Amino acid sequence: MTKRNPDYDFKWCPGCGDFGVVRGVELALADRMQRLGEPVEKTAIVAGIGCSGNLVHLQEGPQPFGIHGIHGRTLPIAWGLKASRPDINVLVVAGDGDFLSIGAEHIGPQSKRNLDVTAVIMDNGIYGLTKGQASPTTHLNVVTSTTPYGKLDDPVNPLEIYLGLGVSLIVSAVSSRPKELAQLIGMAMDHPGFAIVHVQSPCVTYNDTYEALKGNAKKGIEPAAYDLPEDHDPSDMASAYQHARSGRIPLGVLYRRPDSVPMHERLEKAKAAHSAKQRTVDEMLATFVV
Ligand SMILES: Cc1ncc(C[n+]2csc(CCOP(=O)(O)OP(=O)(O)O)c2C)c(N)n1
Ligand code: SF4
Repeated sequence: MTKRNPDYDFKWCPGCGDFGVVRGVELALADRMQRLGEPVEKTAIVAGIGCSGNLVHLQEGPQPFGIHGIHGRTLPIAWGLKASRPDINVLVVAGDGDFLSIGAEHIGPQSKRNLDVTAVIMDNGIYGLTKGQASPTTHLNVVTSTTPYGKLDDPVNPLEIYLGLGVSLIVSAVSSRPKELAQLIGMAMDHPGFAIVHVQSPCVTYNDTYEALKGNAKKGIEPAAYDLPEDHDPSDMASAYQHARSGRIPLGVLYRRPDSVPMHERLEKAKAAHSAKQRTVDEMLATFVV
């Protein structure tokens, strides 16, 4: 397909941060196609459930393959896809609720496997599609439909979680800078291993964080987001932790594992090293028969 499906009529609210993210994805894919001479069909987008996951339907221009799966299970689907077709460029798109709540249990295993996919996470600090329930990244004391007295649980720190779980490339970005986001997503897709691009993507309807991110000097609001300093070395885990724990939102390449070997390359090496021991399916089945 060269154009998105006109029959899919889901619409984001005007001003939703996800518009900047879809633009970033479109630009990154166009650049990849040109740079690598790769057809768009070499990419598959695996989407989570939420306003964010609808990105897979709302992309303009040449269409990659898309899978809109079940809530929280983008990574298992991406793993299946990548295990059978390691040549496919797999992009996961999901929200903070999908990825960090119901889907959180999958991040650790795929980090350890170093699954070669890029996950673009749209963090709006709320469940948008289901009309504004608190998510793991909703801040303390924020009133939502499920936290009428203000949120009582501490918010999770996604960057710290990714560092702790050993994600091999961790990028932090904002949806309001789509060209920069495109460049970061492109770099993440080129990375051999598990890459997460965590994007602050405000929900204007249920949790508008534009002002908090950008700041407002007139109101005395300091910007929560800041660019990582030039002397930040992404291979320096201690520095990455320091910025992740700054209480603010560092923007840029937070961490990159220098010796990143993805899962499918590990498998190829193991197969080559143990080729003499490999058995056919019939031989394996025969071991179960007495
Ligand atoms: C198993 C299951 N539980 C709950 C839901 C309802 N549900 C749909 S989307 C969603 C949360 C979406 O939040 P998030 O991932 O942050 O995406 P957003 O809509 O904010 O982009 C929930 C709880 C579901 N579809 N499936
Ligand atoms: S509800 Fe929020 S996240 Fe969903 S489309 Fe509207 S602004 Fe975007």
